[in-house]
Amino acid sequence: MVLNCIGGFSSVLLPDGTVALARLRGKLRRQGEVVAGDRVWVVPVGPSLRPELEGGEASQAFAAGPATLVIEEVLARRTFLPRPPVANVDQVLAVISLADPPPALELLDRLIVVALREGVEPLICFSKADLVDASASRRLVEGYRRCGLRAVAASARDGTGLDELRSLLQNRVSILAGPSGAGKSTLLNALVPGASRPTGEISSKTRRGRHTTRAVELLRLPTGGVVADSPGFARLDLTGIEPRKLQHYFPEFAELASGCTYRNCLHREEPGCQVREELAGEEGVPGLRYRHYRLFLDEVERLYEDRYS
Ligand SMILES: Nc1nc2c(ncn2[C@@H]2O[C@H](COP(=O)(O)OP(=O)(O)OP(=O)(O)O)[C@@H](O)[C@H]2O)c(=O)[nH]1
Ligand SMILES: [Mg+2]
Ligand SMILES: [Zn+2]
Repeated sequence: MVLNCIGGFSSVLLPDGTVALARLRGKLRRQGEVVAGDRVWVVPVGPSLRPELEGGEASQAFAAGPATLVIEEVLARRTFLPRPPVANVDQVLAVISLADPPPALELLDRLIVVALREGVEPLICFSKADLVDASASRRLVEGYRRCGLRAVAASARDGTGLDELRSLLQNRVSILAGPSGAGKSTLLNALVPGASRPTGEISSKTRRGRHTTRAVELLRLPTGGVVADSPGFARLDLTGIEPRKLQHYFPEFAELASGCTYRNCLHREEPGCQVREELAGEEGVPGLRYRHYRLFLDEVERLYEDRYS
């Protein structure tokens, strides 16, 4: 598996658990042909030139000497997330702070839609649990769980939830995502021994320290599996989603929808819509998500109508 890819070279995690530096075949040099997470065919450059690199971080592999392998071919990608580009991700760990900045729940619901659409499982981490009452984090965690989603509350500062996160990341390919300042890099540093992702203050006047995170680099977890940090974002549009399909990315609608009068119900103002009747007035997370659904539905319809213009 490719851990990272920069300028014609890649760090590749081999089946025996070692990391080696690989050169890309000419035809694979174009931007985007090989990305982190790709499964690849490699051949040795020459047996005498193949000292296996042990236990190093991917970035250390770059400093460790000449390439010992050549990447010949990229295997078909099971999933692909474009921004930042990463292949074969099992799950997106959506990191949303409980405070400082306050929970970005609309952005979270967008992220969940985008992940499910790409066939990647969402996993929610409500971060900075040390800054709020336990009851406030419980309300969100349990609310999202009621919607059929996995959620945990965590704090890199006091260690809350880190063991639970470790077991959820074990043996899987995960990427952290979420708004800038949510604590993604801090969390990664807490989960991966030896990781030193730059972290930043969110409200610096120069805005430096924001978006401190750039290229994708999958890091190995001590329990097996790999995880990557990613740069924070403030907006996420829902381009390319078919309006009729949007409801499938709200798992909590499925059972209610079977009670709607119309089979092709969009859960808007249709008469006899069970989804609306149950959720529109609900005051917790399911109600909020229903209102986000309505907002997203208008948005994807607009984008869908304009798709060829
Ligand atoms: N109180 C508290 N603060 C935290 C916690 N985790 C991170 N922070 C602080 O939140 C700020 C932002 O943390 P980062 O880890 O840089 O956030 P990020 O999500 O990586 O931000 P970008 O890289 O810009 O996307 C830093 O000042 C951290 O010290 C936490 O668990 N508790
Ligand atoms: Mg960061
Ligand atoms: Zn309906």
